Amino acid sequence: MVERLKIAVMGAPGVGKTSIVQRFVRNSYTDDYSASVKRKVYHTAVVVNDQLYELTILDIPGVLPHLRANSLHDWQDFHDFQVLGSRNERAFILVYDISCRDSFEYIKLLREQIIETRRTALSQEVPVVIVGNKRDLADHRVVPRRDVANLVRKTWKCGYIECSAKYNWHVTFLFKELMKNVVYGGNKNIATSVRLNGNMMRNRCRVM
Ligand SMILES: Nc1nc2c(ncn2[C@@H]2O[C@H](COP(=O)(O)OP(=O)(O)OP(=O)(O)O)[C@@H](O)[C@H]2O)c(=O)[nH]1
Ligand SMILES: [Mg+2]
Repeated sequence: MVERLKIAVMGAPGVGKTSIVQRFVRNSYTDDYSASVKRKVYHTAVVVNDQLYELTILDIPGVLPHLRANSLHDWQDFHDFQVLGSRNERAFILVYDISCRDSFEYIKLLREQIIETRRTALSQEVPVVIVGNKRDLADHRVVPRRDVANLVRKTWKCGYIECSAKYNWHVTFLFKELMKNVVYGGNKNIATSVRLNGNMMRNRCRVM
């Protein structure tokens, strides 16, 4: 049986959400920045331990027209999460730019919103992977990697991956991490084979 999963990719403007998704789905990338104005939907598929998952990936713009970027109050009125799909079919990739402190503050707000929504609307844990993009700009890193990784992994209990959409570094890996979270709740002791569809098939590998 084919499983279906909806994944929302969120984060501040310009952190590289569209770049990550397009790198993953189409293996394409451009240095030109064209801010997304509305959510875009991508489809692809992965095989996790012989189970086929059809992925619907939602690339959600950093700022929706009716929201102020830094207002938790506005986020609490944001019903986007309710329309992402049925309760079992959602996971989140929250992206920040390792060279932009504000973008990390932004995903803190997003995460609080997801937790709040989970309390009120969801019965199950929602897989969330935090992604530090633009790893190629590590010289301009604003928060030490260790501090972020500790906070995210130990306190937030989320996966943490750094990647570079530009250089196609760890983009595939972050989706594998998310799929492990979705399928096994992030239990690292389970050997997980993840095979990807289309362009990315050549990157097939085994995550132990
Ligand atoms: N150096 C570097 N630049 C990147 C990387 N990923 C994306 N960019 C650049 O960052 C800019 C913003 O990328 P987008 O993917 O459009 O960002 P976004 O998060 O979708 O932005 P919004 O649609 O406005 O929410 C573009 O100029 C990209 O080329 C990366 O890994 N390294
Ligand atoms: Mg975009």
